[in-house]
Amino acid sequence: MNHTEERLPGRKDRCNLTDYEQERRTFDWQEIEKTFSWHETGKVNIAYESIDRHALSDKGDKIALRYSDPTRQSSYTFEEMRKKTNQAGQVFRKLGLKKGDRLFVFMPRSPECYFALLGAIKIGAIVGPLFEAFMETAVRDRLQDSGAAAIVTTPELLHRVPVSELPELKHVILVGEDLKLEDHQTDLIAEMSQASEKLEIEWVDREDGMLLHYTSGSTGKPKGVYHVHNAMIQHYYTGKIVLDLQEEDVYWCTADPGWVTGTSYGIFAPWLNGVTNVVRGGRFSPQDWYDTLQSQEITVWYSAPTAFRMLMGAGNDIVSQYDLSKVRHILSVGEPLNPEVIRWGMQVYKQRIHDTWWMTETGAQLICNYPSMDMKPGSMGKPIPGVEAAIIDDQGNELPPYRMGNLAIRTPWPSMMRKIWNNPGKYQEYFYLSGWYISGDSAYQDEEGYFFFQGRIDDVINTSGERVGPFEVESKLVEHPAIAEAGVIGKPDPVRGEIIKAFISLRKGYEPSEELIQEIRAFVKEGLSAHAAPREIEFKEKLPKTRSGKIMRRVLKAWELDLPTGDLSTIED
Ligand code: 6R9
Repeated sequence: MNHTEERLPGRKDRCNLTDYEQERRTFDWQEIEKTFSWHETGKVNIAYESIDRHALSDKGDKIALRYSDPTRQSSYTFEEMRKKTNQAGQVFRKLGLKKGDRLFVFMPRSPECYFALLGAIKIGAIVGPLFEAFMETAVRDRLQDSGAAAIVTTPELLHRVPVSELPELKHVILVGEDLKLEDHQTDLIAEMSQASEKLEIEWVDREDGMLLHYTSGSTGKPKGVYHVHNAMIQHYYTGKIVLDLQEEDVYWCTADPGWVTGTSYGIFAPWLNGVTNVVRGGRFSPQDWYDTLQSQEITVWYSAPTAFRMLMGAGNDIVSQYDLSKVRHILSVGEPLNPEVIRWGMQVYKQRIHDTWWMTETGAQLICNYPSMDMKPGSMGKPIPGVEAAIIDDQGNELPPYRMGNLAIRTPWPSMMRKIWNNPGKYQEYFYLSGWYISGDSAYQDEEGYFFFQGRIDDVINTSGERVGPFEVESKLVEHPAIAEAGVIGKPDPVRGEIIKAFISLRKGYEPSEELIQEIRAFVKEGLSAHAAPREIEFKEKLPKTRSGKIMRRVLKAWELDLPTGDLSTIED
């Protein structure tokens, strides 16, 4: 086990959560609920709480959304957002869409994408956000499974919506210019401009649905993870104590709404907290991202390890060309955050990158590093107040420190998924040990209660009887100057059970060679342990990743073993 005593002290100056242990002792979710007007009125709608509550207070003129891409820049105040989302809601309602209907949003990021998402939630619809990169099969699977009634998309993406195979799909709502409409098609922008700016919001029950996020398993079709309005309690609270959002912040979450990070933390957490939310469209490039941080004067920045590793790969010189002095808080999610990336962040950003752990199914952050808490690089941190996490064995026994096991969460918590659409059996699988949600991740805890991620349960390698988490090997590998990214799998072996195989993409300026292989192996052996050193190394131009940046180890494994790769709808290219 790769346990270091490296420690980065917590901040002592202003932050929303000053004493983690104290907050845990006294915490009560019911106190958090009092933030919302429905606590008194009984009228629940997460879109109302995100936008209208601020628009109707003294924050109406505050900028809610600052959108930019290479061709467009626009800003909307909370009051303007209220009107736009009302108009979108009007358009949907006029088409006959209503509470409980599934409406998909399949388009690149743009202000309209956000108007549509929130407008649909305002009329009580359940929104299914899709990555613009999805191909026809991925779109069809999701719309069919959920019996979608409508989709909001663009003329460019329309050919990937197989309308004839979707008998329940009644409306195709298009966002674009100079549209030539066919049957069952609607021009969203034109209709919105005609619609009233007032809308009777559909008040719902806090347990009513608002989002359907499809997520891929290793086998079978993607699962529709169903979230309810009640999740707002946790979106709001984690926005406050984990993102540390404060009144004057300018916040940028780099995730697309097709990924749960792009809804929970790209829409709800910032707006429930009433802060200015920056959305950047277009593709990733280091120049572009640093330019966004500088020109938008971002103060709080939430991104992912894959992006930080790419920025690290782009070098330190480029960072010094930008003024990033406004950035005061940086966070990461989606994959293990390599200690090397944190050390690099300390060097170039002069601050810590805070790891956060959660899943589509959990709806919001659960295990995190807080600004005021000491950080141990390589640790995901500690559970948020109000949540209990543990490492348990397959029988449900809690394991002592340093023992690797199932990362489990005591049920329930406010933002937990409430079902898997059309698939109660799959839903039950997460709860096979009574009282616990079983995440499918393996991890261990140290004696101070910090959690350390090891891998997906099915990714953990058993080599000559030693359990090795792929993450610790990958983290060591990326410390090597030649290595940009690494994906590690267990390859069946008649003698050792499994051997460790590493797929590696090299940084610019390095070439594969037998010598380099030997050098890398020695590097892991000395830096980590002999049994963790990869016996096989294969160089790849690029590693297979999901759209949210996760290295797809199961694809590496399938390649290696000549097996079917399973559902690939979320792969990057
Ligand atoms: C929000 C999100 C969930 C899976 C999760 C785990 C991995 C997420 C992580 C992390 C290590 C972290 N994961 N955060 N692994 N450290 N901080 O990512 O949701 O796309 O559903 O993925 O991602 O394996 O189980 P989702």
